[in-house]
Amino acid sequence: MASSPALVTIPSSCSSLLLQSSFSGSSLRFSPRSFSLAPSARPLLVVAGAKRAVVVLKGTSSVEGVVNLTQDIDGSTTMKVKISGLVPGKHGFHVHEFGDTTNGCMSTGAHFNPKGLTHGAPGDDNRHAGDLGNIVAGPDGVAETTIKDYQIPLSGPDSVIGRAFVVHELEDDLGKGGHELSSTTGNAGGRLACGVVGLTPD
Ligand SMILES: [Cu+2]
Ligand SMILES: [Zn+2]
Repeated sequence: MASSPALVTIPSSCSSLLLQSSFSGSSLRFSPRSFSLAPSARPLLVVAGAKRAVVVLKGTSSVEGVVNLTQDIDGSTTMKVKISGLVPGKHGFHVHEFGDTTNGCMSTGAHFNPKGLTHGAPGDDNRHAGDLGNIVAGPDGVAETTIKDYQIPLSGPDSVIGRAFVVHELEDDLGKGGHELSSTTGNAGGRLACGVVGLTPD
């Protein structure tokens, strides 16, 4: 007689288990619908595309400036550059590997080079990611320009957030000057000013 209440109990717990598994089945059927809603979540991509950063460049001389960076939807980064206090003419302009300024601009390391290539021009296939070429200061010592580049994103594995921008004393020869430093630094001379890439509000 004791076995018949047990028989009654077991089917009732089985039926609740069956109910649970049928609920989880229907929640699985809902998930493709939530995936099909995902394309309408495009504003999320726009938010990622509007990612912004800023660099405040300072050094031991009167050279100083600001770079405003915006990561665009196509993955490129647009930089609005304004640097003052320069000798008129061309000045090498790079992203260096480290955002470490404990020893001034010297501790920012070499050019940012995640692919292990040699120094070049921004338009070259063989270039450091950090090779942004030259900026040109006018007679007033101010260099003001907009640069668009695809190799210095603000997100992902090769992000430049936390790295440093450096403006140099001399013209960057873009790897073609024939100097022993051409293939590493473009022989761009001293580091006049630098600053770390920091996130800003969108
Ligand atoms: Cu440099
Ligand atoms: Zn370089």
